Amino acid sequence: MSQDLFQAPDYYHLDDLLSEEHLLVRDAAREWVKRAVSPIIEEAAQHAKFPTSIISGLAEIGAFGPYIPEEYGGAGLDQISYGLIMQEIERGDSGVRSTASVQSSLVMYPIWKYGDEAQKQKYLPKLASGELLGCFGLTEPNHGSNPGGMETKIKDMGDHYVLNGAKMWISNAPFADIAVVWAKNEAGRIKGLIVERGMEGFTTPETHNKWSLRASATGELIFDNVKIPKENILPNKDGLGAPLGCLDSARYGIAWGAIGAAMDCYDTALRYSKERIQFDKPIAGTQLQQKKLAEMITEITKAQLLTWRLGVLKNEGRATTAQISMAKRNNVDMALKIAREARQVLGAMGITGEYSIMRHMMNLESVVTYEGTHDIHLLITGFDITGIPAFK
Ligand code: TGC
Ligand code: FAD
Repeated sequence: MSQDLFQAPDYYHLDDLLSEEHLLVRDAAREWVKRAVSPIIEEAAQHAKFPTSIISGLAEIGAFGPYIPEEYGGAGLDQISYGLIMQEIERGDSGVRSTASVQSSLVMYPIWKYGDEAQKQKYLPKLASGELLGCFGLTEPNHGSNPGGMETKIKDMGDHYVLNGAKMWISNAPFADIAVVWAKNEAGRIKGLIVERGMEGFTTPETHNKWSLRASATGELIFDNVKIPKENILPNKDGLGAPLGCLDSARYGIAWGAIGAAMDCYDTALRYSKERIQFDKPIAGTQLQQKKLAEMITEITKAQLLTWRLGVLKNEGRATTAQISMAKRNNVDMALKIAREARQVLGAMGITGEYSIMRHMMNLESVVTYEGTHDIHLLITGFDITGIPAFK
């Protein structure tokens, strides 16, 4: 890939709204992405290799559990810092941000919120330091948008449970040391449990041939009569609301992350358009290319404002599921459209790995699907404003 010359757009001086701590955290993440992600990410994506070298760096910049209290090894930061870290990481690559999102919001968050003290002490510090990598098993072959229909089951055997079933499309699965898994008990109630690599009957085959998120490892979780100790059940919340609560936190991070991918595409297209001469002048001097670039910075600015406000609400404990849905849906759609337009600004060069745009575009096809599809988020907004669920 060409040298990373990224310059972050801040058209409405949003930095003025950030605290000194926010700026420090953001700039540390930005610097790390330039130093440790940009030089290796294109090759990792081209070869569909999960770059394990990034794990210690993600831990160092506080990307594993940014808002988890320091007593459990987290960074103890607020929600805006969490968002800014996700923005910077996804500026590098959505797959790298996926690794951080899953570890923070889908593995550490449920252990922190629904786990007992022994589980928190046992797992959180090691997840924060990157000594352990986790994954989150909700989606199944027959149940994606409708996780409430899940078929994975646990059976109470007196002194332990037995787990049977399968999850698919699970980020980090092939490398994960532990999995937070959602399964129904005999009463049909959804419970969260921690499954550890090495437990007999537990396997994590990798999913190959993806054209998207190629630098993130995706796999299945297969449970064939896996014996689960009772102390591995998350005791403090059950029902579908438990996994959906984790999704709120991860979707919030994605809303910020998508801005990073959009910024990178815009910045690349702007620079290229000023340098590329056709018909004796830079293509940036043509009305058609200016339209693309002007619309990109407008949409990025709107997304930044939406997300900053959402961060304030989240810090106050007032952000609703529907507000988070709106931001995830809007920002990922915005980033995907910008990636497609930016790719055109680069002409043929836009399809090569010399530039990051095509990789972002392909990655965003997963981001628009996972953590609730574009259409499911529209239905969440529709339900919120009408009071009538249209899912079923
Ligand atoms: P519904 O009847 O609406 O709700 C069931 C229960 O859950 C409660 N609830 C929530 N609780 C906490 N937080 C939320 N966000 C909640 N949303 C709902 C609700 O109050 C109810 O509680 P109770 O006590 O009355 O039972 O459920 P539904 O079955 O009708 O489904 C609604 C729907 C479609 C919105 C939901 O199923 C959904 O969001 N589907 C999308 C599935 C999804 O997003 N999957 C993501 C899998 S993980 C992933 O993709 C990770 S990718 C990570 C990466 O690589 O970065
Ligand atoms: P489906 O639910 O089959 O949907 C197919 C289409 O139908 C979509 O367009 C959808 O919007 C539409 N649709 C569905 N229901 C309705 C309706 N009621 N009304 C109108 N339209 C509807 N899951 C995890 O649990 N953990 C992970 O770590 C994880 N990582 C992932 C990583 C990647 C790279 C990908 C691609 C997915 C990952 N997922 C993960 C799964 C992801 O959450 C699901 O793919 C997503 O929730 C959609 O489910 P599905 O693919 O089964 O699509």
